[in-house]
Amino acid sequence: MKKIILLTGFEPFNKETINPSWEAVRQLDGWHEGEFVVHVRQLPCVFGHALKVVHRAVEELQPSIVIAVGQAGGRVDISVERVAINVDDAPIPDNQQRVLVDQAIVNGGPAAYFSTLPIKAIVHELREAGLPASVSQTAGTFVCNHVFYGLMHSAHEWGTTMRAGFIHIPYLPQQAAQHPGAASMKLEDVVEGLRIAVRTTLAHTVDMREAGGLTH
Ligand code: PCA
Repeated sequence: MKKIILLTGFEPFNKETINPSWEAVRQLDGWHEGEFVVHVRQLPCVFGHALKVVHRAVEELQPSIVIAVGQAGGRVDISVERVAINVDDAPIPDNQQRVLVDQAIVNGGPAAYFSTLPIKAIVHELREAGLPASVSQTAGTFVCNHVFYGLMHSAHEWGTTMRAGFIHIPYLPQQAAQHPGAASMKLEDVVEGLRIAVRTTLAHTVDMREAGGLTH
């Protein structure tokens, strides 16, 4: 039996016509090597509903690893998220025009969960491959953080050995062309970056010890 790896990407939001996370992830559907096979799912950019789709996919596929991916317009590199926090505080409406403010994702849940991906090793390997990458200390408070927190909470509650985390990616060049000054990354580089994230997660059950924090 091959290990199942679930990759998720989001539908477009905030007036964009594409979401690079889905464009990248969909290219990896069915990718398999030796011990694993990749399945992908698209998530709606809607509080609550996005998490339902993730939970359904996890129950159905029983993946060993889940890497959720989202667009972070304006970020300059592949950002491997360290921490998900228990709050929805939407700077923009979701795709059902809902704006949640300072609402817990899980009532009574812990303030935060850490990624269980080898985040330092992933950043290290991405940089070795010539791809800009860094550890990110916040996944924001919109739908991406919502999915990340909900995913980590259920992994914790179910007591599974499933490892999970979140990666934010920059705009694609064609999106950045509409946002002058914003950074971008080519689709093929993002796809290669996600391949590296998958292989590195499989290779490292324990993370590397390498500085990746910030002073502010
Ligand atoms: N990015 C948003 C939600 C969907 C996406 O791709 C976020 O960072 O919250």
